[in-house]
Amino acid sequence: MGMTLAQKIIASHLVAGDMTPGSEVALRIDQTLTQDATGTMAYLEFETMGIPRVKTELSVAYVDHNTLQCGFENADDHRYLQTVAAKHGVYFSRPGNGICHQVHLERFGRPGKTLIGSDSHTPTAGGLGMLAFGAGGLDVAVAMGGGAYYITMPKMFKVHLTGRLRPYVTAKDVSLEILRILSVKGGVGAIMEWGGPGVETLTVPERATVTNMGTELGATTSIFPSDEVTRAFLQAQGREADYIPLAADPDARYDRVIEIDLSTLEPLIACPHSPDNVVPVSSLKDVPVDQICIGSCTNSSLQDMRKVAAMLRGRTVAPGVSMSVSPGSRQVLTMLAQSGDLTHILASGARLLECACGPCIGMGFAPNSGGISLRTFNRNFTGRSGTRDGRVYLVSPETAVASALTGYITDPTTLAPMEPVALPEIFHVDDSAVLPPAEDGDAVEVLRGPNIKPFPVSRPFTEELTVRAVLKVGDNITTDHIMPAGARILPYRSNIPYLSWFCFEVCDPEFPTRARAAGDGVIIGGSNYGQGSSREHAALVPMYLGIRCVIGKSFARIHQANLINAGILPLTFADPADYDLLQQDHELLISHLTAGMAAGELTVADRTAGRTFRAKCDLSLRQQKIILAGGLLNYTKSGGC
Ligand code: MIC
Ligand code: SF4
Repeated sequence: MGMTLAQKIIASHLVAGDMTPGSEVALRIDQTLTQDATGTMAYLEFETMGIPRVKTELSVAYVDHNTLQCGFENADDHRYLQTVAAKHGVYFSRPGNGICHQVHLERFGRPGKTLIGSDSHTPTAGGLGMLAFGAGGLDVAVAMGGGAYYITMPKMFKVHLTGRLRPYVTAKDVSLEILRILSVKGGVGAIMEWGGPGVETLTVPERATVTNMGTELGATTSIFPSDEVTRAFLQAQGREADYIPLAADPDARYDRVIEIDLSTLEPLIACPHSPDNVVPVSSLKDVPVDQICIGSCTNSSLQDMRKVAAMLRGRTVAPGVSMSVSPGSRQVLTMLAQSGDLTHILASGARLLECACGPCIGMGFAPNSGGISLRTFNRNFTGRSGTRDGRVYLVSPETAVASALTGYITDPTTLAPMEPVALPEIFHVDDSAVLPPAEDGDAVEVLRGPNIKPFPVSRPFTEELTVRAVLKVGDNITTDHIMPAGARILPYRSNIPYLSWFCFEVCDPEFPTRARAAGDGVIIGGSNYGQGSSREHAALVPMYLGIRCVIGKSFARIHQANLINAGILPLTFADPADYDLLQQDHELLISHLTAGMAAGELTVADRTAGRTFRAKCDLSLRQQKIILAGGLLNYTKSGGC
């Protein structure tokens, strides 16, 4: 039987395990990336492993999230990252050089290779035919040290594309359409493979928009074939030698096939506060807009920015609208300047922001109170913009500009036709802002600021665990709920004790105090608990606050892995009805841990309610050992691998 494209790359990187869906496989990792907000923790973890030089083919440390320097903290962290990278063999992409996923696509991604990154949108590189996963910092540290990356072998979903997008309908609308069809849980446990004749009509940056937002489906990753379009992109970047053709076998079998005819799509919009809350843009006309943001790792390529410039040319942004444009990389910004497109953007009244994540992670440009913000980004979770009552909608750059010009949510297909935007055959290549590692790592001193605090280490488990339910939450809790980001808190990503005071701030500001007082605690979650970002802080901080277990209806993939790595036991309700009976403050006793984990089911006594219920524990043998040891670091130190 033929193989899917993802299966082929998995097979060629398989270190252990068998490729039956649901069983654990270990993969050899060719490349890693980190960004600054998760990177400080990843390199602190890497340092504790005592490995002098990374063992990957390529590792890159980007600085793109925490670029506002309101105090010494971020600047110190940048300096730490620069020196620790130089010492251990990691390339360092300087602040201002661009968003990790955009720069990696342009300069480093390679078809057929594996990549893990400490950022959930690492699958963006799947637009180049790379098998790329978002992961927690500790998993990235292990991969830098030459260790394998463990995943549950996913199912294979295919999205079969036919037709061609109509003018003003974009790859972003394709992403929103698949979210409309599948929801934020629909890709859990699956790799999304994009194929069919419609694929060749999409450029690499357009494919990367689609693989980027595959993260919002909960998918393990997303991937496109590597074809002549890929070759042209790599050639334009001066990297044709990195090209290899790759595709699924014609008789590959998929667990599910979804058909999308590109020519039937229309502009779509995701309404507050979830990326799958999708409706046609045309259904929302007359809604006034306060703010427009263009950029992020989803929509900041040269192609996106050129279209934005073409639509803005000779026009100005409506008086009631505040608009920002953040090009994804220094390459994009330089080329916009060289072609004169930047002039049209500036003349429109838009505010040009740094080539960084910026407003996407609440690093500045928060909307006004109750403001309506249209963003070309990938997430619109409550509070993420930095304004708690802000209402964020996700759109394509075309819809964003159309709405900026009118001041109302506007379907761009109602505008006059736009001239097609041509891309240059050769891109401007200047890698001077990517610093190579030092030849002699021993000669480099790693510089640490006072904001870097040691990370917490969890305790091993005994056979009995008594825990108090310190919080009960509903479905689709994101890591932005658990450990918020934003300009106020992000500078403390390497200071877990300080960060802990903000844990679950969006849901319940009293949580940190209550968790501290409770001693050993448990969180009761709904379904898809921990969706969104890869930040391991959403596990490390609760662990620091005494959380030993989370019992939910289901978990998001990366967060579940982070919980296990942090030594927090993830359990699911065998009968979801038990979720309703379990309340905050109940005291629970979990006994016979080793035997229960091995059997895949534990009995939990609810001492407060005087009843028992069953909880499932779906962990591999390796994960069971990690839990018993109290987390991956303890497990590794005790000789586990
Ligand atoms: C995000 O988009 O939420 C982030 C910020 O890029 C995160 C990483 C982080 O929390 O630092 C992600 O997606 O993994
Ligand atoms: Fe940065 Fe936003 Fe992309 Fe996360 S989603 S990497 S914050 S641009």
